Amino acid sequence: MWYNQEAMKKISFGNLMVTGGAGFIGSNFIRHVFEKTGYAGRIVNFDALTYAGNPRSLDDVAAKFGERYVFVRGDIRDPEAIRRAFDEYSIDAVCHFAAESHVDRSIVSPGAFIETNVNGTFNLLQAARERGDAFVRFHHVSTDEVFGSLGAEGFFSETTPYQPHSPYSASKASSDHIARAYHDTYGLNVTITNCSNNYGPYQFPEKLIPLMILNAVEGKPLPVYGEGLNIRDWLHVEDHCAAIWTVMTQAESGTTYCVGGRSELRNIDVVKRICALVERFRGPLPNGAPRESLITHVADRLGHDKRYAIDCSKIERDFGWRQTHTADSGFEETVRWYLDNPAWVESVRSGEYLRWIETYYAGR
Ligand code: NAD
Ligand code: TDX
Repeated sequence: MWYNQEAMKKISFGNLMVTGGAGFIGSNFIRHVFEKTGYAGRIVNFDALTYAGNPRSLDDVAAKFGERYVFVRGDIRDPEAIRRAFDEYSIDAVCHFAAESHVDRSIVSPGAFIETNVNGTFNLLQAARERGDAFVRFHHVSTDEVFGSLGAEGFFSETTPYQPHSPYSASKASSDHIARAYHDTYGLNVTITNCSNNYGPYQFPEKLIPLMILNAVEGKPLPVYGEGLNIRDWLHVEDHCAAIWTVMTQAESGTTYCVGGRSELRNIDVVKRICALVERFRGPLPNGAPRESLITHVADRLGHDKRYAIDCSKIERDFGWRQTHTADSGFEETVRWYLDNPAWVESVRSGEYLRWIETYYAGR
């Protein structure tokens, strides 16, 4: 890892709260911080365990890091629960991941997105502000979806105006503005990252890549929205975690950084690559047909953003951050991970998720 240990001492804290640490990126981040950064303090994982939160994703961390890792089941919609955890663990920094994160769910049921992503973020910022000088950093994890949708040309950057379209992206845009307001108004030490689509281990199989891997393995239809021509910029979760830690520990208060994969692909090409990888490891379908034959074009997502792509030259220039994965290496590693971890897959698929997804696809 290319971390600069001296530069990381710029912002120093020892009682870090990670919200949403039982989710996909949060669990990878906690493991990354303990294993890769030299951080010597404690991490308090504050997570409500919604359908997307799976504490089993951190079984290894809990066993290895003992008292330095604390799990608190708590809801960011509850200001008192946040304050209790802040006081009990003398929280001096927050890395805020907790959110309702799935665009399709936000189209069906937007209310939870406003409550958690907007009000929940406000509750956390307020609790951080109340700690006064004892609080040194609030890092807010956000998305490129706040910028809206691109045409065939151009990139999102830190200066792109906000133009969110889905209830999910509007709720994230709102939380970004509130976080910035707490810096500008109260001087709270805030940083923000806006990143592109993540993939990698421990991602809940409602998102494109893990859903397609598992369906391709099991011979189920691969539901591609519309023609599959929408474009996303794919970022390996490990590269995202390194970017967040870099910004959290080195960036000036009040700054924003865009983080991307420099890896734009059309959805249909992502799905075809996954089919090819599953076929390489597991062979064709039992009837001899290629896995690609499972691709099924279904009704398009409402308000489906056409293209996301990030210009991440600011974080590269300021800190020397770079992606360490390509789509080729990262997709292969990710398909292998899902094939090698059936117990984790079963643990998430036995829950509420399955009932929701069945209802959702029934009408398409
Ligand atoms: P996820 O859905 O996998 O995990 C979300 C976690 O938050 C879960 O553990 C869940 O239990 C927890 N949570 C939800 N509501 C909560 C509440 N009210 N109180 C406490 N905990 C709650 O999400 P993810 O993909 O890991 O995304 C993490 C963050 O990164 C989100 O803020 C998301 O907007 C942002 N982000 C994600 C991506 C991506 O590609 N996944 C890209 C850009 C930004
Ligand atoms: O079954 C599917 N078929 C399909 O064609 C699913 C689940 C998705 N898609 C398409 C929709 C998108 O164009 O694939 C693309 C990726 O979809 P998602 O995995 O749902 O991601 P997206 O909507 O792009 O949002 C993700 O990236 C930005 C995360 O879910 C957000 O939390 C993040 O902010």
